[in-house]
Amino acid sequence: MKIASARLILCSPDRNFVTLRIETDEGIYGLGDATLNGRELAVAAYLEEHVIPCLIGRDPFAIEDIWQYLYRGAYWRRGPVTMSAIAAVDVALWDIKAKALDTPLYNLLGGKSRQGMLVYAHANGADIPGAIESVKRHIDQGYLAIRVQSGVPGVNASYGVPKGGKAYEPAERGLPSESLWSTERYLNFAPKLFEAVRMEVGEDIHLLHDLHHRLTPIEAARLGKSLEPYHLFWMEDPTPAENQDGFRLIRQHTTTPVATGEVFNSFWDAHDLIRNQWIDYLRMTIVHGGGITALKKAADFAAVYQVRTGFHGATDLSPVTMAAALHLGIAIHNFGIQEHMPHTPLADQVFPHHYRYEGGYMDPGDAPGLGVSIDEDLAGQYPYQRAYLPVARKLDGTLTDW
Ligand code: KDG
Ligand code: MG
Repeated sequence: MKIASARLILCSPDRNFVTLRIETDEGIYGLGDATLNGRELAVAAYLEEHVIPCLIGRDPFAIEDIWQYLYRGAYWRRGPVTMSAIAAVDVALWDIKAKALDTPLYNLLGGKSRQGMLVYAHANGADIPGAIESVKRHIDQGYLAIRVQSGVPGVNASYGVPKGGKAYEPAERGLPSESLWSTERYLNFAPKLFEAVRMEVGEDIHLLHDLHHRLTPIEAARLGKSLEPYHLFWMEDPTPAENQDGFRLIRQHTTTPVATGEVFNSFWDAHDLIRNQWIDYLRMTIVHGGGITALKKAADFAAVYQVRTGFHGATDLSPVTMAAALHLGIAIHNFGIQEHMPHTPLADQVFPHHYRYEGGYMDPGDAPGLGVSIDEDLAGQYPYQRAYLPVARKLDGTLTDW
């Protein structure tokens, strides 16, 4: 079998997605997600101009060799654009191989290690009562693990609390919007939020919280300590992780479990965090981290240190990435939890898929390959539109992490 052609499908069914479709001379095709929220066309150009010409005529079964060819062969390594492009090729090739062998992809990754995969939902509210109401709605839908975010008094817009009653903030059309941030107000407020939620929902539901890279290590240590009575499943992205050593300080002060990695694009971003056991969950995503080939290696390395996975699963990753995460997650031994933000009905229609949610768990389904296709006619009705994630400033105007 040979790769005969490859092309990109750009669409915006409620948000932008970049999808790579690789065709073989035997009529089997594979899909890969190449979406990098707010920087989509950079990855599209990287693939179109520099990667696709190198794929034609290659054996699609030679996944490791093609991965190395695109990684080492470019000379310029890593970075979200490069690694998302490599991931798109990698996932499409795994899809092709599993379809050619007529088996669900997880069987090529070791087979099922569990029957279902624990997932967490997103609950949010403008204030504590709103957040509690949202948590209860998700409990009614059967979720056993729930991320809780709330508006902070005196802060005009909080991460994870979308405007206009939407389920999540998409990247917005036009130039980036700006929101204000106060660490002091947040640190005083967050323990009150979790105290109130625990009082209402009891001890059994897993609660998670995303700090979205906004604190310094010592601030994160204070937060982790103050949340200990409410035994969170994890606090996510407590501090920016470029300086991996920062996590040592957090670890010295608190037993609240730590998750990070959704912005990582290479195993090396996580290397020190894992081998020093400064984190408990690796949040890397298939699409930005270099694909299934790269994430399988990162997960196996993490397993040695009892670090579990919690793959990123926000809606800016397409259903192709969600399926890839589920196939990998169900196969590896150190799966921890999977983020589940349902896509909109329109996005689900554009990407028909076999994975399913039921009673707090998901599974990838048993269709050959990834079990995801794309309705190109429908996708064509929703063309790409430039959109940006917001930026954040401190109350004095200093730009900070969103
Ligand atoms: O594109 C950015 C989003 O993927 C990110 O803000 C979502 O933090 C996120 C999460 O935990 O899902
Ligand atoms: Mg996050």
